[in-house]
Amino acid sequence: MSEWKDLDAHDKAPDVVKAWYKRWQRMESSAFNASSGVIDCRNDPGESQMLREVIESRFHDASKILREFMGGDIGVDDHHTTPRVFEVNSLPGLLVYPSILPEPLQLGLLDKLLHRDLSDPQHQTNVHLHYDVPYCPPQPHTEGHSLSFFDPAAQSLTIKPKTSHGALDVPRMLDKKLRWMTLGGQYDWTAKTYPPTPPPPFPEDVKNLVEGLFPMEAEAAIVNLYSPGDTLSVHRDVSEACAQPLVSISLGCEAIFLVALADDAASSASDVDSAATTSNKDGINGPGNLRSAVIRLRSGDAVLMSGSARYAWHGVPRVIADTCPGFMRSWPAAGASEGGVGNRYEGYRGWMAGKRVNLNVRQMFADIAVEVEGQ
Ligand SMILES: O=C(O)CCC(=O)C(=O)O
Repeated sequence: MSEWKDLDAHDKAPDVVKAWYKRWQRMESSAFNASSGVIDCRNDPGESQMLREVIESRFHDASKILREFMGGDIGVDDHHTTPRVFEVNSLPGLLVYPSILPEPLQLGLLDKLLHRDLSDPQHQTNVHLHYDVPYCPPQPHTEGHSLSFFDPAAQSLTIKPKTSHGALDVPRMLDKKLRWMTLGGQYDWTAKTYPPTPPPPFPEDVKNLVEGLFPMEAEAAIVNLYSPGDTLSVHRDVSEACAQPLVSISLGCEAIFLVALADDAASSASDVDSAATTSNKDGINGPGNLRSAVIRLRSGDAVLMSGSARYAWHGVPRVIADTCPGFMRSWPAAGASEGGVGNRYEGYRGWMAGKRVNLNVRQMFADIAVEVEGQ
């Protein structure tokens, strides 16, 4: 058992965890679709042996928070007024909130993240590492922020390489290159630290939404963008100076999300062999010395990592093609603010049909310490 403060962001995952992740990455779709070891909240989560329902007292009326985010009534039903919350039995502290975000709010969140926040020069992206990214000035309809990169007027912007990287234009940046954007604390992926300089303010409406629904303060976020075929290798988020929960919200295509705590003994070579061969239940849940969970995340779901699960190894071995829900497939041509801007984004109609966007929110400072088991 170690203190969370001792965990090093540069540590590599134990081999047993990596072997387990690789198995999921290589698995045929038919195998994971048929697996009874995958937590899939489309099936009644109350019936799952892998979850237990928990009562979340802050949800006496979540609809107020949802309405505030959208700036008006969005016809919130009972499910969204009192969302259900489930804890994963194998990893206490790992909570799943199936479909916590109603459909209009998911579109509204995409609008804010990818039109407004992406066009804010204070927010770094992976593209900024290698290119000088230009911005179009604000327009009357953009409420003070720069013009969206999806706008026709932004298509002719010249993105200049800083080093020997090849030429890049806006459509290619949006379709292929853009993998992450940071909000609030601008995480430095190379140093695996947050810079000491004051961060740009965390977008207030997104902050209010996250803090209203989840027990944490939204101080930094990584917005991950995936296409089918993209993965996120197994890692631990241990750069924050506190042990408060981390919240992960999924939009668009579905994904397989793996979470594991490895007992010390699990890193031995014989256990690596067993990770590749062990057949517990349907043979894909990893060896016995991994406490693990495999979750199929759908658009509108949230996951909260707290307690010892806050520092669990986790990754995304697969984004599943053709699973973006129908109401979102046309985005940005049909966003929440469609009425206001007409078909301005028609050129990108269907962009979201081939994407998954993950909003991963962390608290950076101050709170109580926890001990981390099985590291
Ligand atoms: O995309 C996801 O669901 C997980 C992202 C993640 O683990 C991270 O940003 O650290």
